[in-house]
Amino acid sequence: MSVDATQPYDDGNIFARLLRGEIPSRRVYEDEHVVVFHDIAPWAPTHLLAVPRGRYVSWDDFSANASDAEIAAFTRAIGKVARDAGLVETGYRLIANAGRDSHQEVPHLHVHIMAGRPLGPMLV
Ligand code: DGP
Repeated sequence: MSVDATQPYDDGNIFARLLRGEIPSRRVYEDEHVVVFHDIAPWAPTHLLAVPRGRYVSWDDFSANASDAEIAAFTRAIGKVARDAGLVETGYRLIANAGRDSHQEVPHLHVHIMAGRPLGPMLV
């Protein structure tokens, strides 16, 4: 079920718990502001999720309320992970679902990083 991204942040959401270390994750990168880990149900040979450590529901929430340092760290971390994983040569796709019509399931901002096969056109 898609989240209602207009609701306040829920500290019990699965990525909040993952960030607190209450549930395991396969992390490939972390710093003061950002964690990047493998998606539990990958759609592509490489399917990572980048999340800010801060309590942001969606891209619009993050872009309006995060500090410049958080926004810079998040943007740079995604680029670094793509470079370090060798995705620049093959190409990769970034997706951030936000709210009801996007089918966002987890109400903590996350950017999907997908690669490893030809992904085809964006259909839906
Ligand atoms: P979205 O539909 O954009 O909200 O994508 C949520 C993604 O989160 C989905 O691809 C599956 C992934 N996911 C859900 N629960 C977990 C979890 O507990 N661990 C990890 N690593 N990924 C999860």
